[in-house]
Amino acid sequence: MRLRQSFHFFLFGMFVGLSLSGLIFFGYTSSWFSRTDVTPWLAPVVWEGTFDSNLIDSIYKQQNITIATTVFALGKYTRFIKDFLESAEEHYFVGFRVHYYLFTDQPEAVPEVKMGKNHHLTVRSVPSMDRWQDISMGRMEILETLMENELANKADYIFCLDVDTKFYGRWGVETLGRLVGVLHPWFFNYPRYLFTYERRQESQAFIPAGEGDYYYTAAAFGGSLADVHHLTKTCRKQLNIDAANSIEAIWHEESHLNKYFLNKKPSKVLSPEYLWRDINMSVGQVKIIRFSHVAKNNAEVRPNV
Ligand code: UD2
Repeated sequence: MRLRQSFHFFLFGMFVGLSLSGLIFFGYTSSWFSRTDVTPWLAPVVWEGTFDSNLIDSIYKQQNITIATTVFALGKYTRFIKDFLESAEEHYFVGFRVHYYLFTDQPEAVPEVKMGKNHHLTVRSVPSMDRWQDISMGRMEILETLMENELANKADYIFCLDVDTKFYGRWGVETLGRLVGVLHPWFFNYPRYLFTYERRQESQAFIPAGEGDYYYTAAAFGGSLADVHHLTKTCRKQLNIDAANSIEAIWHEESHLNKYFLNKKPSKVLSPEYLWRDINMSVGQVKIIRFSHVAKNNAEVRPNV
């Protein structure tokens, strides 16, 4: 009898303990799952339902703007170009002037893709590289030079995108702004202490614990030419300082981009609708997947591990 009573006490204690820790856990984490439509510095966060596509298109139609768009495909990443461009031509700034700049070490491997009205493609040759990390980080300097030397009077806005991606839905003028960051699909509903910022003080990308607003992806960022030029120039300088000090930030230029956005807040933030991952199942608040990383076997496509 006594044994059974103590067992019941034990079960009751377990129940109370678990309920309390559940409540504490839920209170602590509930903010992870809520959708934010505006940042604490009052920049809009663009989700389905926050804009009227017809209205916003009609406003921008009066402005005769050009959107430069850069993408890199070196080594085996040329296999992603076709899907990237074909899907972009279905969904990306349809009806607006777009100029793609595609950087590759194999111009002959660029497939023929029919461009829509007012959409143009320029292919640029760049040297091959042995490390994928160098390819990824090296983009900042190439973009800086492109904007400095060529784009000044040729484009109003620019977006810099990863190539191992595909468009599935509209990406239009709702994304335009002075400085535009995109929430990383892995971290948008995680608390700040889980963000994979660079934590070593020796790196220029260092962000101390307790600081940082969001974790942004480097797979897509953009804005006005002047603002993105400043971004790429700053990141390129910080990358060079790190290289001179023999340190490479944990997530390469993405760590530097996050440091940049900590100091210079984006004027517009795009929700993970604008950079999802094909391998993710859909998540409650992500109603539309517009642009997504395709599944890839890193060991197979990258030049090094
Ligand atoms: C993350 C970022 C990516 C970059 C990288 C740096 C996301 C969703 N993506 O992706 O933007 O910051 O981390 O660590 O956060 N590339 C080539 N050839 C190569 C290797 C890379 O052309 O052999 C180019 C290509 O445009 C590719 C980009 O570099 O899209 C980034 O490389 P990744 O996609 O392999 O990097 P990943 O998936 O780790």
